[in-house]
Amino acid sequence: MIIKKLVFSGVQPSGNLHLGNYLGALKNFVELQKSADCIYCVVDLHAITTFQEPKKLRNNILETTASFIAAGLDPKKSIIFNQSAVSGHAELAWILNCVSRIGWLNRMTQFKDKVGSDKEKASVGLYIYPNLMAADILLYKATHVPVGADQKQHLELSRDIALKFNKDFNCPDFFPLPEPLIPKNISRVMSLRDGTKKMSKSEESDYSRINLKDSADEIKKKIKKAKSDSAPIPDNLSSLEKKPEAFNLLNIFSELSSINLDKLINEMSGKEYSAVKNDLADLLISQICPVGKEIEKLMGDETYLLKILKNGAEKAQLKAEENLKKIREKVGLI
Ligand code: AQP
Repeated sequence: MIIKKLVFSGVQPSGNLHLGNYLGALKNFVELQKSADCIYCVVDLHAITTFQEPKKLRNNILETTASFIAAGLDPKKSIIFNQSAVSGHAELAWILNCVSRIGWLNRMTQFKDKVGSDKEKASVGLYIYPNLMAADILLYKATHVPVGADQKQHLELSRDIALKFNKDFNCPDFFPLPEPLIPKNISRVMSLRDGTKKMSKSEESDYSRINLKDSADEIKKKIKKAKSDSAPIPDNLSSLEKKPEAFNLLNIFSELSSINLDKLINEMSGKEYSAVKNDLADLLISQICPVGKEIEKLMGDETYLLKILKNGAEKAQLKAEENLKKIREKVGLI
């Protein structure tokens, strides 16, 4: 059976989007819209798995939409909408809650990382978040999902849920098994303060990340303060990999400059990190600041952003309802 390629992915409106979201997800979203049907979702129901101040959430939904457009997504080519506007996401999530297994969720490392020792106080929503993510993807029968490496395990769970549904309801090819599309060169952008942790919106220190809305001065300051290494740049990748913060900086450099990492190490070996940091800050300023400025500009036109979300939700709703009708039938719901 030939299955048409359909791309789906989402970003949580949980605050400032950062360089990790940009290199791990948004850049890939933009590339994919050139060759495939794409659905990109502002996943607001995921965001509320941790408490969001309502006024801020509303603003963040609009700002994430603005970030999509500022990064290069075209609402004429891709469907762009917010998750809660299409109720099928929540409906299918409930059905999939009944297909997914507790043992599977217990293995999700992101839940463990996020709650730490405070598991008892975490919301039930945060625990079953991966089932909602499976619903987001399967609602459209998406075949490909561009994500950062941190989402690989959740994608594998989506595949397990799809397989079990197909088996339980005796419909072998009903849900396609979604493939993750993870950037090859830089799949995980790490914190500028701790190279063993991913760059994240919820990390307390703003110095750990480059936000898409940072000014040139803020970027310069953050890169200057970023942890690197006291020894000069080594002449080989395996030595560099032993210094996670330094490795992260050169990896970002390589991605932004499109210079292969091995070649970059060759060119830079023996130099101090301070020399590299100036060039890295310039690269970031030239590629990130225009996106940030465009976000600010778009945020001045709420009517335009709301219109994009409304149009996108109408298109998504049609596709979702068509699939949901068949899903309800498979399950035996009237
Ligand atoms: N550091 C990262 N490196 C590469 N990719 C990343 N992504 C997130 N952080 C990195 C990718 O961005 C997409 C959207 O992620 P999200 O905002 O929906 O959720 P998240 O992964 O939980 O992002 P954060 O920043 O860590 O948010 P908080 O702190 O709120 O939990 C995804 O494709 C993700 O892989």
